[in-house]
Amino acid sequence: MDALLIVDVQNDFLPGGTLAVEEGDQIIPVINKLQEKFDFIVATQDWHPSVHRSFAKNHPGRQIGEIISLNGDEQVLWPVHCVEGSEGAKFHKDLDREKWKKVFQKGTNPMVDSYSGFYDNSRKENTGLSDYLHDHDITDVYIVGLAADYCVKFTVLDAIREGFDVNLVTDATKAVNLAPEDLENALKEMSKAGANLLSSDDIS
Ligand code: VGL
Ligand code: ZN
Repeated sequence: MDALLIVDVQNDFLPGGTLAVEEGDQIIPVINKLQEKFDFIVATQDWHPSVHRSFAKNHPGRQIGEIISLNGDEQVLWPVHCVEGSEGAKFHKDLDREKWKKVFQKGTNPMVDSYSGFYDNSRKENTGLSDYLHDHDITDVYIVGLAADYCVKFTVLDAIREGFDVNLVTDATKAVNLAPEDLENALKEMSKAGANLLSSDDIS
């Protein structure tokens, strides 16, 4: 059975937000149209405490975009974004939510970042998403949302590892592109790992 997985379509990742993805709002109508074709829809929500260690502000003297070591892993320092309960953490008002079965929050532990909707970046804790999908006999996942080079990419790679057939809908995602080639590299990495890249028009 198929599921649509909507990653982090939240105000802070959209134009006007603190970690805005350029043209991120353009995917909202594409995702809404796609939702008509699915019965099983779930979403992820980036949801950080204000003291989160991925925020540059919580490392005095460090700048946004710098890379530090956090728990032995490389960590990009981000602007404050998606703080729990804030306006920026809310889903965009135009995103249809009527059919969503469940929302999986991630990044709630202040000590570790969590790009994937399945596991935190240290792979110690999981959100319950994999069990939830398997328990509902989901075999094929179609992944959309923000951002293509971070949370979408890590969610795609984990979904493959968790044994799903994974499709990335390329016209329903946009990248942060800290470096201009990040989107292209992310698409290559996902494809090489076994994800099927397709357009929303190809889904019946
Ligand atoms: C994301 C950076 C930090 C994302 C979340 O949703 O892609 N990127 N937190
Ligand atoms: Zn985040």
